[in-house]
Amino acid sequence: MKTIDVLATGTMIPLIMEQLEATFTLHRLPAPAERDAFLAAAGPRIRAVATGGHARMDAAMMGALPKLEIVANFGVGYDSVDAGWAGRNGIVVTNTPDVLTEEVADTALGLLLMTVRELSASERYLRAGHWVAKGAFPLTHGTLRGKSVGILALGRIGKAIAKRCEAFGLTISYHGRSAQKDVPYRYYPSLVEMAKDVDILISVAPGGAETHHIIDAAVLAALGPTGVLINIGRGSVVDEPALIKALQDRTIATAGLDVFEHEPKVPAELIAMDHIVLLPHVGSGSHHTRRLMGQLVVDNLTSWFAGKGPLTPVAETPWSGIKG
Ligand code: 8YV
Repeated sequence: MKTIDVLATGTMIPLIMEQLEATFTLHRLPAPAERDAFLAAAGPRIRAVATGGHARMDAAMMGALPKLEIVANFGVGYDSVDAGWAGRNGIVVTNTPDVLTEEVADTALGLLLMTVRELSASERYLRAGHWVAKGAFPLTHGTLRGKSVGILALGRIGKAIAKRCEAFGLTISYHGRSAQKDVPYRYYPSLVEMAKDVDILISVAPGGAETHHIIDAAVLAALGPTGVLINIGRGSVVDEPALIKALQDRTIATAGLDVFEHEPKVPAELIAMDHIVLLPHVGSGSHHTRRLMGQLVVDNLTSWFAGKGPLTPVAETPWSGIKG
């Protein structure tokens, strides 16, 4: 497949780069200043792109690659790829579902426990020597005992989180586009109504126009002064300034966030707050899981160019069985 030109939009994990390099003619997208010259020279030869959350694959970018057939995204979330445009222009988009489901669900539960039981604050307390100097860490108001959880977006990861929450004895409900059959949890057609009823709101929702800022001031007010927000999906789903205000005013009790609106930038106001938990988007971040995700990026490309179709096409670009 050495005659096939593939573009990597950034430096991806060695497992991906090494295999792409060995299998295809690999190009790396240069810095913005040299991008136009690169696209003018190599753009017409590029037939595939391997990308991740670090680069935007918008209409302008894909349009500059007239022979583009497939965009393989590293990550289950593909809000950085304009998949609608790709679908309308005969380009297949793939993502990396399933292989990260359990890892992200594990992280979500870890983040939930850290947040509710103030585990990072209590560790900071010990490390600062306060246990010896001041005595025991204060008892936490937060507990999971007797609490209810509302999951925003009950997809594969949402369901894996729900299963874990069941084991923790939590009552589970969910909100999404529609009620699902064969799901034992209560469905709320309204996010605000669910937020009113639950103690903890866990967002697993993907990014994009449909979910932009759907967790807004009204939802946070509904969650209320003992409410907890956990976000493991995408930062863009939460109106970040509204969240900052809700946390400062104690409109909600606390939050555990793995994702942010403008990563890797995290607002100073959030960093200044000691009663919340902030993680640097580590949901799927183990070598084990990232290797599986990386292999799926490579396997989607090799399967496509072997004429076998994509392995994990996204909903906007369903595989019809006819290439091109
Ligand atoms: C990764 C993710 O951090 O899969 C996703 O959508 O957000 C994470 O698993 C990300 O894709 C790595 O760039």
